Amino acid sequence: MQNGAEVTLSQKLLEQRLTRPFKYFDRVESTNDVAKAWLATGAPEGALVLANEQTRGRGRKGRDWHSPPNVALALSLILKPDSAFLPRLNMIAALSVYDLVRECGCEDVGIKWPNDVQVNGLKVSGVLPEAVWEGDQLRGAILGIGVNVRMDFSGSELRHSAISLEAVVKRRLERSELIASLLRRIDYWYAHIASATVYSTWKARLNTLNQAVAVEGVKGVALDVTADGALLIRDEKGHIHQSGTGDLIVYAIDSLDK
Ligand code: BT5
Repeated sequence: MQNGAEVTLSQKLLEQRLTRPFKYFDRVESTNDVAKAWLATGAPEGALVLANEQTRGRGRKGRDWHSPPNVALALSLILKPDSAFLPRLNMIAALSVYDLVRECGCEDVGIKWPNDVQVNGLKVSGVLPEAVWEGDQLRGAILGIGVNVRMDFSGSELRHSAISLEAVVKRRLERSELIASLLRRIDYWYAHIASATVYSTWKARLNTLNQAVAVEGVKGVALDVTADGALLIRDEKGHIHQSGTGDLIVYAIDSLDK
């Protein structure tokens, strides 16, 4: 691809790259919502929803996720894992984005617990896994992934916490290629969902362990993560706390006593 070339995401381009059922939208509220509706009407495993723009992209806990037109990846993959492996979907998504980002040429890459992929310490991607139950039966899971490709955060409230891939690699990236590559990674990791490698690789790629952290009022040192992805924190009294899905704040290590 030539430097500086305008690259669009289109149905046609995606058809050339994708071998799975997919729905593409120039603009949609949230790809996760479309994927949920598709799952309810019988989407097969591996089906994909993609958008060039989301107008009501969702983060965790009802927060907003920004994905304006032409500058990001916004996709939701429909999966049907064994319910025992649901906690590993987070790991699979983070591992796949990590691989993608490394493949693009980024060097300082880490996973901030539980599933933010960071480049140079800033968030380049977010993951929203959602399980859909019918009584006690798991109907399926939606793995929503957003990646900042060329979003301009200067002047945005997120400028100190977010980053785009192109700002790091200093070249133009084609989103349809990134999507195809990301899906190959997800297929790889999903095929290994039952393997302990998923957990051990995710743990090894976390940049959170041994950091001074706070999660939902609990302040201490991030000691370890469990096989289900929960974070273990040791507070200043030596008590161990376990957090499943909280929001993590990382502190300078010397701030622990304050
Ligand atoms: C996430 O939530 O990081 C999950 C984001 C998942 C987005 C994908 S896009 C495709 C699919 N469809 C959806 O509707 N969602 C999924 P959380 O950890 O709660 O982070 C949300 C917070 O990140 C916000 O409150 C902002 O502070 C920040 N944020 C919002 N947009 C961002 C962006 N583009 N890049 C970096 N940070 C962002």
